Amino acid sequence: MALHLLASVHMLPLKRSMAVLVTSGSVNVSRPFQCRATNEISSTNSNITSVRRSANYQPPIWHYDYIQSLTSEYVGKSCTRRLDKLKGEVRMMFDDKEVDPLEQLELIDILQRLGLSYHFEDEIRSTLEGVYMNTNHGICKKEKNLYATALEFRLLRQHGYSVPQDIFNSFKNEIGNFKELHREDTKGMLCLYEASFLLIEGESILEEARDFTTRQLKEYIKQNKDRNLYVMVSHALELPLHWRMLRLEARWFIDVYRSIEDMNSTLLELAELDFNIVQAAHQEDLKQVSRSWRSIGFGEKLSFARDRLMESFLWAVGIIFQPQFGYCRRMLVKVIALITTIDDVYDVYGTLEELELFTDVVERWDTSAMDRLPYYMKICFLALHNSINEMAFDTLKEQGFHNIQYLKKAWAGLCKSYLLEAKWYYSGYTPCFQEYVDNAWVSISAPVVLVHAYFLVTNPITKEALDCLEEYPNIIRWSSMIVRLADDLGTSKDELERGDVPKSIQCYMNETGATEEDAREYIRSLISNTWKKINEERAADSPFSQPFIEIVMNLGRMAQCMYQYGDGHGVVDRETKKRILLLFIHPVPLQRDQLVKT
Ligand code: 0FV
Ligand code: MN
Ligand code: MN
Ligand code: MN
Ligand code: MN
Repeated sequence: MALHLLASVHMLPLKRSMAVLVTSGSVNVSRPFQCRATNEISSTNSNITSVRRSANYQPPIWHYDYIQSLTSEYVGKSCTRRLDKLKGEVRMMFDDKEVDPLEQLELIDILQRLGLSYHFEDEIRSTLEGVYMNTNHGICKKEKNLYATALEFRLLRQHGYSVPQDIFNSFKNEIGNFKELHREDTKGMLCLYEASFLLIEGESILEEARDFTTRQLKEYIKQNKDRNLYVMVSHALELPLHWRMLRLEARWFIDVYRSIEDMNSTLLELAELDFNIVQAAHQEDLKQVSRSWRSIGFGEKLSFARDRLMESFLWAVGIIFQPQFGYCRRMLVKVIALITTIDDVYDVYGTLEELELFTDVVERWDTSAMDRLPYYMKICFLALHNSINEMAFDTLKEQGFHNIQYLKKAWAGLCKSYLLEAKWYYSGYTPCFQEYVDNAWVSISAPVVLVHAYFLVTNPITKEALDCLEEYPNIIRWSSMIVRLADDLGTSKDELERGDVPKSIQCYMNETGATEEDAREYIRSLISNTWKKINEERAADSPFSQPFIEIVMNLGRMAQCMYQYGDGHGVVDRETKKRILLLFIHPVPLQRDQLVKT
């Protein structure tokens, strides 16, 4: 009842005035974003006089019954038999000793792009081991071939080998610039472009290579000579391969590969079939997790908040797509959907007083502390508490390890960072850029997602990794930073309009006097730099398994995907809808069937 009343009182426009002049360092900067009165939004527990903000988020477009009705033909014995047969044929391609090393590298590249490499990890590892040994013995015959050198470099670095950037020196002229003659070699340019994104901080040859190839490829786009290359180049310029969400890339590349002249029909058929089989597994995950999300009932009880099960599923698939990780995927969906709701409690609906209470209850992780919470927060906390405890129970049962202290600590950290932003909001405070990001890499919730992910993919759990996890290792910090910055690029405009703290763009503008476009450019350059740090960390010694490191990187990739065209998590009916249809709803049409039809 009370909840109903509360929910109906909102939408009073927030009056804001007064630009305040504050000192930042030695410069006086006028702070337009500080103009906030403090106490327009307040509540008393007995009298419901609150004015709550409203985000006016769209309701979900993927209804429960629709999700439950999803079916796929790509299940069962005949499918897996065909898949196994095709996989066997690809294995034989690896065994063929006659094949030129470049062709082997190309095979690996194509398998990765088609989303098939997870089936051939051993073959890929031993092939690259061979390539690496050969290169190290100094018999690099490809000196003059930019394409081959760049491909080898990228694949080796992707798989954790240390390859010096100097191998690109031979493509530079006496004064150290990349040679003119390579300008016409678009395939080589494209390959060098993609390779250059595996750089670490300070690798100036690769940085130069990235800038040079970017310029050349932009020129190429204008000329538009070869259609296939044009498609590849414009796609690459939009986002490099290294930053892309794997499943969407696979779906895109299957279509591209189909029209490549010398494509291998076994690879194509395997890719199409595998994509559809994986899709069928994803549909089953989705149906399961949608049942459990419906029983939590947030859509009904917390109707002010985003209800984003399907979009959370897209995040989870971006983080980990392989069919055998269904449990991990389903739990991550739940975690992300819970985060989305709680974020709105803090950013949109809750009063400061309520938020302080809620944060305290989460920190205690104690149902007996719940009494002071308003009804909607009781629903919210108990659902969180029970869902997370259930996951902890699963870990205890399966692995004999009780992890609740780690999980609840991560959630408490998130809520504290949310609360700090709420306090900033209600006091009209604009932090300086550094102060903002020191909190914002936590408040984006990526650390919570990754702590959960650690327990969901790690067996055995080690003390060394736990100690490292507790302190949030650099790689988690950097990946979280990418998620935060990408989110701010995509969501802060609407957030400011609806009433929210200034985000990275605004803090930067405020501190430096930069224009919005300059600030956005700066944020993009930070994302780019942060990838360099991740590239360095992932190759360093670490107590974490490779699958976990992949997850950490995939989260950064997924954020760049989600916010590529704006707020893909909040706005459900545009790019995100198309992507969901492509990945989870529509199977890839099989080339073979098309041939039969025509
Ligand atoms: C972002 O919303 C959002 F919904 C989040 C953080 C849930 C999914 C996130 C991850 C899987 C990391 P919003 O832009 O409102 O977040 P902020 O932090 O800006 O309020
Ligand atoms: Mn928010
Ligand atoms: Mn928030
Ligand atoms: Mn408890
Ligand atoms: Mn945001």
